[in-house]
Amino acid sequence: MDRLFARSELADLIEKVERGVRLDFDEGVRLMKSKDILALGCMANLVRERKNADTTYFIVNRHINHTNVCVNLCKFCAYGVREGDPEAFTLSLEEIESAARKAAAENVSEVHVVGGLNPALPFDYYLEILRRIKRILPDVCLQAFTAVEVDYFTQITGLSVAQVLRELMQAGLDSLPGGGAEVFSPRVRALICEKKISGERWLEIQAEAHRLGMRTNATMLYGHVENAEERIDHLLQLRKLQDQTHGFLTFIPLPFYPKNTQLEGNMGVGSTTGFEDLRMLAAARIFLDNFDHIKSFWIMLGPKLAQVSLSFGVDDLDGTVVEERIIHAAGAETGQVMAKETLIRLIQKAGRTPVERDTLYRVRKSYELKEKP
Ligand code: V47
Ligand code: SF4
Repeated sequence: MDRLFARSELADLIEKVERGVRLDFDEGVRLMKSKDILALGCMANLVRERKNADTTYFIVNRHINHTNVCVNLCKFCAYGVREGDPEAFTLSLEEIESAARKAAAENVSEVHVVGGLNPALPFDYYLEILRRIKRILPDVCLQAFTAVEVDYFTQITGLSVAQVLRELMQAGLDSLPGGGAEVFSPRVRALICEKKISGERWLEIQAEAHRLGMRTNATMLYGHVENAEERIDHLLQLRKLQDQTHGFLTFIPLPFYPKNTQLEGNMGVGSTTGFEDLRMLAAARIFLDNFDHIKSFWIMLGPKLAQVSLSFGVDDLDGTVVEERIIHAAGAETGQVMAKETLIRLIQKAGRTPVERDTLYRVRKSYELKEKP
């Protein structure tokens, strides 16, 4: 690799990554600004294969979005609406049960539940969601409610974060999803989600979940008003917490979709390009040396770029996702469902070994390559 990239602007960093040396903030910024996508890909692939060899994980899961009513109305979000809006919806507990029954028929290992901050709903509604899904699917992993929702539950109940999390866990919660992190920088939050909890609070809630024994995910919403330094600062803060708790399962970069949002046509914000998406994934894989997994959410990247990302640091393709509403509200044109067989084919055609996992990356089944791709 050294000789191939001898004249690359990243040559010195390649040498460090080969030696397994951790990159610092300035070096991370150089990755994030680099145009040498092949050098980034090679470095990221090296880290990916050291950690996960050829294994590419996928999960059979179902997303349930229970309400779109939200008091935060973040500028980047096309999903959240005001109470009383003609588009407003809230699923009844019976509708949640019906979605859980469909999930049971699909043999899912995970149900993923996230929604808006709806003032009409009591804390008991959320506990009942968990209890009812667990009654129908006792063995499923329930990954539900972002740190933003957990903070909201503390506000409506007066309980502490630890008390709220304990009650949710008693009702069946297994893991927190990674949403709500956006970009931790206060400058960015003031521009795109002024009412949302701070980055510090997001990290505090994740740390508490880890302390209680839960494993959780982390995300970053990129491609709007943030700069390279703010992206690396976000990754640095995640890496610091991971050093302390080892509670994060995976990191998922989420490319911003502008359609129908308040940022559409504003502040020079557009859609991300394939180049930026691959650079983001590769830089994350290289920089987050204490994260085991980097996940592509194919719904956002599109299946073809998600497949190529398997050579740019990604070792996990999420998932068989059904009825995802948040990203589709903002203009994602991908389908909402991918058959397990299609995911397996995408992975095998990229020369990797598909492994069906559960939320905690326990292996459900490995699909060894039977023929040359
Ligand atoms: O926090 C909202 C993002 C997140 C837009 O943990 C948008 O495995 C792009 O957290 N363009 C919610 N992104 C979804 C989420 C998630 C998704 C997949 C997997 C996991 C996981 C978590 O969606 C929000 C926000 O960052 N989002 N609007 C938009 N217009
Ligand atoms: Fe509400 Fe989440 Fe959308 Fe913000 S991103 S408006 S908190 S649903």
